[in-house]
Amino acid sequence: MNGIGITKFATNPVTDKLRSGQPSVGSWLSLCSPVVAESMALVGWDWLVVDVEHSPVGFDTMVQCFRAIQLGGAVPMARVPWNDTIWIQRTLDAGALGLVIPMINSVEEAESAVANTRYATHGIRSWASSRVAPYIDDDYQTWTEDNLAIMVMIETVEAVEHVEAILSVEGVVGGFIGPADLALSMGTKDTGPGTEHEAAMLEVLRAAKKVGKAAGKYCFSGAEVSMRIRQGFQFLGCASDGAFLSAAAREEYAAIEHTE
Ligand code: 3PY
Ligand code: MG
Repeated sequence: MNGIGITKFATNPVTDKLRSGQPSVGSWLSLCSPVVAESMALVGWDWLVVDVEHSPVGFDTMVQCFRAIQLGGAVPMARVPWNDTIWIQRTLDAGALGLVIPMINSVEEAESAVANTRYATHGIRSWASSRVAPYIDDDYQTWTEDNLAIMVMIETVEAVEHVEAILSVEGVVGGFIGPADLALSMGTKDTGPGTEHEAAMLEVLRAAKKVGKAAGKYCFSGAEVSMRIRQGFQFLGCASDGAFLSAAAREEYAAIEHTE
């Protein structure tokens, strides 16, 4: 056969970078479109997260997005709606190579999140192959033990209080700050340099460094990504397909000399 061939991977480039202390930058997909996912992947992001928590994406479309992300050369990830055994199992079976898991507030919740991603005897995930198993240059079951990029979301006051212990849980690759939910949980709209909200995020960074895990954050611009990398954050989400589309459309719309 003279096909164009498939790329197999021995490790996960996202976990590789994070464990070696490097930054890994990606973006969020909320437009529920495999064509947009492919176009975004071709930009050069390390990873793309299909947002299953806060977008109306359906399960079948999520799978097509994973395929398109892989085709465009990025690592397919998803933010599951919750730390839920069934959601996590189905999303990994569908081809996610990493997960962002919302609202992890305690060691017990972090341990259960990791157990949801692992096969027995280390976890409770059930086995019936996975869509991506043929792309892995190893036995998929063994591969998942070390290579899934498992990011737990630190986005409440309670999570920040327990952050060092949460991030210490074996199998957690890093903590990902949700700045909006964190602000809600703190009962504040006051964010930015010098605020308690910023101090809480820097506490997550401090704890991550102490226990040798990656700290990450949802960022609103490329400039913020650069600033957070300088601070020591590693797993940076740079806005979303929807935000980019809307910003570019507004800019061009504003540039038109409207006559009315
Ligand atoms: C938040 O800001 O709460 C998020 O979950 C960002 O993705
Ligand atoms: Mg959130």
